[in-house]
Amino acid sequence: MSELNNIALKIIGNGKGILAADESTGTMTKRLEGVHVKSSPENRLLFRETLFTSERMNDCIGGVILYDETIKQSSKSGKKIPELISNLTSVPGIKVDTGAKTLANSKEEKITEGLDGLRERLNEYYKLGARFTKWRAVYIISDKYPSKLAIQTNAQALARYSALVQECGMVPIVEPEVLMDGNHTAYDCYKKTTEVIKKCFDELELHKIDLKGVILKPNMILPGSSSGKKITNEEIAKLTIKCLKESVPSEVPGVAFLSGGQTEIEATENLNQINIHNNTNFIMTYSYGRALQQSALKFWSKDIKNIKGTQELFNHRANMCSLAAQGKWSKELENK
Ligand code: 5MM
Repeated sequence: MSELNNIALKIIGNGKGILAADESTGTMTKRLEGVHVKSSPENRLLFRETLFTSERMNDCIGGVILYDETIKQSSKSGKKIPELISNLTSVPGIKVDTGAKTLANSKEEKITEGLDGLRERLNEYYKLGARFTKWRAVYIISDKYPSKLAIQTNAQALARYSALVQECGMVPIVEPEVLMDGNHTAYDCYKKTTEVIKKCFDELELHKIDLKGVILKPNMILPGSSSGKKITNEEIAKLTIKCLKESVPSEVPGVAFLSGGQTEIEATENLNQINIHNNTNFIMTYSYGRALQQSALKFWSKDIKNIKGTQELFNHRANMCSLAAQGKWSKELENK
């Protein structure tokens, strides 16, 4: 087994998943101000450290994606944040893209930037303790989108990023997120997501990526959020599995979904159904930001000194997601 494959399995194996705590300062400010907390470096760290020191981190969270600010911060106990995370038997990771910018000649779409100077930044993050990385490409759906240009350019950037990350001895998370905004059907989402992921793997293969040392972070297949259309959790699961079977090479060890604006319960229930119906060899788990943090953040904002209460909510979410990653979640356990 290659070292990169070992790292990937440590992150997503054994019913564990990923905590995406890599909100850039802009996004974190929106999240904190949304619950009336001042967005200072101290408060951003306090909330994140509260999650990282929760009891269920050990059994449920195999990897934490950090942002540049957090990976360089130290905890109250004086430990560097990556050290705190690896002492908990979780793997520290880092977001390395520099954001999605307007795509020239297709101005409604985005291209993710961050390749300039990436090799040097990766070496620095490795020294700080990171063993995996994340790069997110964003795509919109409509009749004419995502365009061939957005699909091609983002896939190429994801492949160039992955090659540099593996050269540095880290596992790349490849995140092509087809947004749920819009009035498209779930079938449209299935068609477009399949096309996007296929292209990503064509490029990854061209760039000679070791696919056993890659984690895919896709969206689930859902109807557009303004379509007014509803399909069952089982239908979502079956379409999602169909899409991945048709687009992901079998060497890839696993898939860690983003929650993408689903509620905590929706993201958990859909993941559970995916695991009940999973007839592939891929591990299917979570790499959730909002769907792991929302309730905890809301509670914490009312009294930022109530660490214990905040951790209880996070522990519960992490527990429920881990059960869903094994197809063992139920409404009864959720409401217990
Ligand atoms: C945590 O949010 C990440 C994006 O942050 P920026 O937009 O500030 O760069 C995001 O990539 C996240 O890791 C994934 O989208 C998963 O988060 P959700 O909330 O969709 O599960």
